[in-house]
Formats: sequence, C-alpha cells, structure tokens
Amino acid sequence: MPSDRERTTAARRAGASVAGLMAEIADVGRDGARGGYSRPVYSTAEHELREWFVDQAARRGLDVETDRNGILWAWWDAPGSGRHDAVVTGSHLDSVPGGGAFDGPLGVASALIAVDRLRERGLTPGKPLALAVFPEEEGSRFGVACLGSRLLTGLIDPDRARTLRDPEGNTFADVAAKAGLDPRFLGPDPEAVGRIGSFVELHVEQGRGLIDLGQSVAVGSTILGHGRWRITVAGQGNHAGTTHMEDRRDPLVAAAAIVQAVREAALRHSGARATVGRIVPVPGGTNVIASSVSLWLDVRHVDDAVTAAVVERIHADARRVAAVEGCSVELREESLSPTAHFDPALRHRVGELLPEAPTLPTGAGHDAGVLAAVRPTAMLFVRNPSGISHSPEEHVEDDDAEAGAAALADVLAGLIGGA
Ligand code: HGY
Ligand code: MN
Ligand code: MN
Repeated sequence: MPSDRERTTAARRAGASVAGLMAEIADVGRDGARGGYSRPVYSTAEHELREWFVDQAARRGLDVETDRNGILWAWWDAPGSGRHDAVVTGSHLDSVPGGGAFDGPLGVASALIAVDRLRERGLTPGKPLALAVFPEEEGSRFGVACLGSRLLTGLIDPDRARTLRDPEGNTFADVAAKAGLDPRFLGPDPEAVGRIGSFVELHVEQGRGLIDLGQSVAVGSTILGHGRWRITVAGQGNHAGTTHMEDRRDPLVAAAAIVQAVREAALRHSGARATVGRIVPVPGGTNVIASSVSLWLDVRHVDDAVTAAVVERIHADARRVAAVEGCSVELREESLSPTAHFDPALRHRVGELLPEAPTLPTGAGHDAGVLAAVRPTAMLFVRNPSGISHSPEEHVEDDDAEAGAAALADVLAGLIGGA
C-alpha cells in the first residue's frame, strides 16, 4: 500500500498541477460547431470527465462513492456515522453549450491539487475531508440549475425532477437510470447533508472583479438571486408563401418584441439582469410560419422582490405584444434561487486564512448557493483575465490557477485542523 508521500509523488508525476490536470481533459467535449465545450450532464463527455475524476481521486487514495442523486464524493477518511463535521470542497463538470474550459472543472481540479498540497505539507486531517462533484449544475440539459444539489437538499420535488425532459424528450429518470442511478431513490438525502460541517467551492470568476482588483483569488460574499422562466407564445402555423401578411398570427414576431421588452424591463431596475438566450420555434422550418415559440428567460437581482417585479413586468408586456399579433402567451417558472449570503462565521474564518484576498459578490449561480441554505458554505474565486464566461473566451492563467489551489489548500488546512 503506497504511503501518503509516495501517493503524492506519484500524483505530482502525473501532471499534478491545476494546469496539468486541466490539460488532461482539454479535449473532452469540445464543440466544433459552437466553439468551447458542450458537456451536458450524463452525456458521453461528462461521463468521461466523471471517470477522469474518479481515477484522479483513486490515485490519491481517496474513496469514491456515488450517492443516490449522482453526486460523487471522494473521501480522505470517510466520516463514521454520526459525524457532522466533514469539510467538503468541489464543484461541477457539466457545462453550458459552447462553454468555457474552467466553469466547474477548475474547482474540481483545484480540489485534487489541494489534496496534493495538504499531503506535501504532511498534514493528516483532524476531520473527514471530501471532494464532491455535483451533476447538472448548469441545468443545460434538463432546465433546472443545480439539479443535483437541489435534489440532495430537498429543494426540488423528486417527482418533478424525474419527469424533467431534455430537448430530445428523454426524461431525467430514464437518463439517470442509464447513468446507473435508481430513479426511485432520487431525492433528499439528509444523512449526506448532515455529514457536511462546511462546504467550500472554488470557481473561476465569471466577471471582471479580480481584474480590476489586480488579485488572483477572492472570497465570495453573496450569489445574486436568479431564476428561469419558460415563455410559450402560441400563434397560427402556416405556409410562408400562401399566407398574406395581414392574415398572420406569427408567434416569432411576438417573440421578437418580447425579447426587446425583456431588456427594457431590466433597464428599469438598477442592477437587474434579464436575458433571453434560447428561442425555439415549432416546427422551425425556413418556409414555415411557426405555430408556437418557446423563449427561456433568465432574470437576476440581489433583491428577490425586484427579480419578481421584473418578471411580472415582462409577463405583462409579453401578453400585450402577443395580443397585438393575435397570439397567446404562457409564462412558467422553471427554477428560482433567492440571493445567497454565505455563512458569516465561515466567511470570517476563510478571511483569516486568506488575509490578502478581497471579497467579491457573484452574479453567477453555484451549487454553493444551494448548500448555503442548509450548511455553512463559502466560495473562492480565481481571476479570469477575459472577464468573460459561458463562452470559449473564459480563461485562467496557470499561475492564478496554482494560486487558487494553494489558497484552497490553506483554507482546507485551516478547517480540517489535524496535525
Ligand atoms: O447560470 C449560472 O449562473 C451558473 O453558471 N450556472
Ligand atoms: Mn456556469
Ligand atoms: Mn459553474
């Protein structure tokens, strides 16, 4: 059985730097059409990344288990029953369509390297330590952000989760079953949540905060409240050539006006952000007037009441512009997360451990935002010199990546105690 030090040496030989680990997965899930990466949950690409993580964890002597919701837990000294003080770190491996290389995987790779750094320091944890990988953080396949952590914490009804469908019509239950889960057991896992004493997620910064501060690493303060709604506009499908303009009830025309109304509604509230990033006409033929159109709305604001007011205004505007076109409109909430404030005591402790690191809010959602509602949670952000994310232009310099892993190791060392 190799000693911890031998394992670390072996891991270091195996490209054990954050940049080295990221290079190992750099070709997984590349999207030739969109650019960047498309790694939907339980796709071949994401499955390959999960396998890679399990292998990297095993090389470090971590014991990996997959829980009923598909969350991977790699334990350095798994907790005995009745323990509620485990320190957990990790992130996600799934991506948005055409996403960047770092959103998610950076936190997972940094957690692996942080274990190496702790071992190099000869540290033996005084508490259980786990690396976690959450499925469907982006909600890109089944439409609900942070689906894995919502199931874990009981934030989504398991029956609703089981019947969620991907764009091809596959249910989450069927896809999860094919991934090796038993859909009957999807749902709240109070024992798994109860083991967590604190959760720390490292993530690429998805804005410009650290660029402007000239720093590599920041400590998270809040996560902007955010939600997703599906707007369906119904009109009259018809022939593009035989239907006179005055005889049309074209839902795509109404949808175009709704997209403009979305921007105007957001601009009425300082700090609000509202986006339509996805429009799907049915049937979607070049020579066909659509019969219906779905638009997906993403609205965010630090004040949850403002988010609600923006959505309400958009709904009213959508009804109005649709009526002008002789169409009807339905708006349905798909997921909603209130603004998350990280645990003040943990945030203070992390600040003590990283005295140079500034604090930053984030406009991006994370599993840490879901867990923050039930367990002490903190986040670390690593500088992204492009300030761009959910795009192939997302980037992290090698030095900043190593600084992030070192900062994570410092935080974990401080939290797990031990010798
Ligand atoms: O959408 C978000 O904010 C996150 O990247 N899932
Ligand atoms: Mn993301
Ligand atoms: Mn992310």
